[in-house]
Amino acid sequence: MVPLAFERVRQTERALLFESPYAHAQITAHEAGWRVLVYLRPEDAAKRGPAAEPGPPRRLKFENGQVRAEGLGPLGLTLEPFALTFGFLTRLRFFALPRVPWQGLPGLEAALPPAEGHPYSGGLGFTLEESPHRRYYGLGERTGFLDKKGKRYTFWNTDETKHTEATDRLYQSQPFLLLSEGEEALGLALDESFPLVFDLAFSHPGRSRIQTPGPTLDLYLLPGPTPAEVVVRLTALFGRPPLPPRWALGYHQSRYGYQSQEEVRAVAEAFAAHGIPLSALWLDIDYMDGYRVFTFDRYRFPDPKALAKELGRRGIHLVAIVDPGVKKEAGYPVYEEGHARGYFVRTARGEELVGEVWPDPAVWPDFTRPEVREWWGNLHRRLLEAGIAGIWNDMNEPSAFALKNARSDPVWGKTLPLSARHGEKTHLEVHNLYGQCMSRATFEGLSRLAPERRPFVLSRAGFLGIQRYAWVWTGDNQSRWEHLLMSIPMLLNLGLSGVAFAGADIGGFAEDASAELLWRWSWLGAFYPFMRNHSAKTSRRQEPYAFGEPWTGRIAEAIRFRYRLLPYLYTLAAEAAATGAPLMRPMFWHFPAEAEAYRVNDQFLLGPALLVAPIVRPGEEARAVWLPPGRWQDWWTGEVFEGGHYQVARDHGRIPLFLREGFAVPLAEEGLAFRVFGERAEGRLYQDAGDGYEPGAWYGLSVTGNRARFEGEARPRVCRREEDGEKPVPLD
Ligand code: MIG
Repeated sequence: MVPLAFERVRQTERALLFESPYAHAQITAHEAGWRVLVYLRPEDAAKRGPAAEPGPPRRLKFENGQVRAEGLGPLGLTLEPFALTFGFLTRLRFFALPRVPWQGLPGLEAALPPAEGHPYSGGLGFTLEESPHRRYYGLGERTGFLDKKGKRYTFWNTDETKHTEATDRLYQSQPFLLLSEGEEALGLALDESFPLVFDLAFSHPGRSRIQTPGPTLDLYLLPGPTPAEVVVRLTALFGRPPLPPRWALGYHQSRYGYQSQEEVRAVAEAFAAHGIPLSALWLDIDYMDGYRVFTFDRYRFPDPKALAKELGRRGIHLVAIVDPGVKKEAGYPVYEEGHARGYFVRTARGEELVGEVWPDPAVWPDFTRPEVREWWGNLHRRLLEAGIAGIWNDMNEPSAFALKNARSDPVWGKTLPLSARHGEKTHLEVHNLYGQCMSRATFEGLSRLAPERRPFVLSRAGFLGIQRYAWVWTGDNQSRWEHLLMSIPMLLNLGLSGVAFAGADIGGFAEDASAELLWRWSWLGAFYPFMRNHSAKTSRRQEPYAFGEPWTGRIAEAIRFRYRLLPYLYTLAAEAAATGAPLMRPMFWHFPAEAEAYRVNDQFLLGPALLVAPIVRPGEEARAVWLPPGRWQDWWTGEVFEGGHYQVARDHGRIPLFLREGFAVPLAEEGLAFRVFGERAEGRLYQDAGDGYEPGAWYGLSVTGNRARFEGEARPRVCRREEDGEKPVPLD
């Protein structure tokens, strides 16, 4: 570790520039935050990171050891050593690495460091002085609990088929930290696609250390003071999710193993027979002809168009999986065309890289190139013509079962060799972007092919900013209570990392769900941004009706509740599109001054108004809950609670759920309704056509005592829940 130091700084109107023989740095101020770019090679001075869009630099000034720019809060700066102070972050010190073995990333030193020949070809990093009061959140898709301090995390998108609480790498990489100390929050984001290591007070209790093997370190410092403010800035930088089509907020049914269009039709019929609402049915890899992407099996799915039409009449959309692996086969147009145009990833020797995934042999499109993305996007025409309404990108870490003509086995996991070539770049550099580039190709293709509709894409892999193109699910979880519980901090941290729309497979993907687990998970999933039940081919069936009564009725109740919540969910979705705020929020999002809010892992807020405390263990009908200061109302009974700890929050046969005083929640009942709690309460509602790009409208509801005012033309029913039933509040 070589500490970086600079003898002096050159100041221009909009940048500070630092030079030394082997390392360089720039500090600029942008709307969202400070950018600190450290680089080894002079040619990286004009580097643009792969995902951030910081906008133009602002005026800044360096005086008396402080850099100042409008709207950002000062940055303390010393040159020797090169160190920063930012809010409660003291002594953020930069270092370079000679070519040394990489802790936590075995094999990396063998993988062609990009600054080869440079004395610091081991890469760059920085350390942070620790504080006992500091907590870390964000970090994208992670197992374990909410606070991430005390572990080492690597960023390398990985097809992990059996993750546990101890698993480090998963499918997504969001190198972002939300730091909190006392009541204050700050953000650190790294716009670097090389693998990264975040050692958060793990190797050394007094210090955290973040490093990359790449030749640049592109760091953003995002001011708070609240977690919400940090996430607004993060998503200003990396992008916000577009408003989804409204149907996507409904209930989705999937299963790896729906073998034929008859089987899919039978599932739709079973939902209808049980009166269970359903917005989408998902087609996993079996719909394809021999795993050839953009085809349908001629015998098992002879008429997808008729199927889509028939399901469409019932309001059910079809979503089809599209994997990146293309079958290498003469006569298969997707391969022939991509091959002729040189669109597939190459080996270090320049040959088309051949491996094995579902198709065997398989090649991988190089989605990092715009012309490849355009080509791929256009291939979706075939699926749209068949009536497919959404696309599911899987295996895009990318995952490879085996490699054929690569010189060596992949170093990390089942993926492409680190030396494979994407244009001029190595796989090592762009691996973490591959999935995002694929989903971007898909999103942009759907936008071009069906400009009047909002694209719906789901992606397993991604990087910072995946939310611009796709929703995310947390991959192959298991039908276990631990995984039900773990989905809560996982989705909360994903949301804090900018991914507002995410879900875990309800019921669990691998292994066998029990009726009780599925029931509890369906209730929890009714509050996920993305509500999809999905399971593996060999696991026991887990459609909502799979276990018979009383379970079918109980699970159907959870799904129907989801549909009742849709106006609220859609309003939150519009808010996410505008500000980046996640739908599912940790307690500290709305209660940053409460120490307890930073510790809670198993309850959360849906928007500002609802507190959800799911049952996370078998056999239980009640659980402990922490209610923040203020008053809360049991959704089911109307009983009122003051803030505090309660040992027994009952499920009332459903889920412990509380409404916050002062809020109004829009609901779909017979028509539009609002449920309010408190003498005074306010709520918002966003409405539009549910798809397309006609502008929508925001409406406010305000209630004072026994009078309600609604801004729109509609006449919603407004009511309070009291212990002896619902009491209407007349509209002015
Ligand atoms: O090798 O398409 O995570 O949701 O059902 C497994 C089959 C490939 C992994 C996904 C899962 C999907 C499955 N896929």
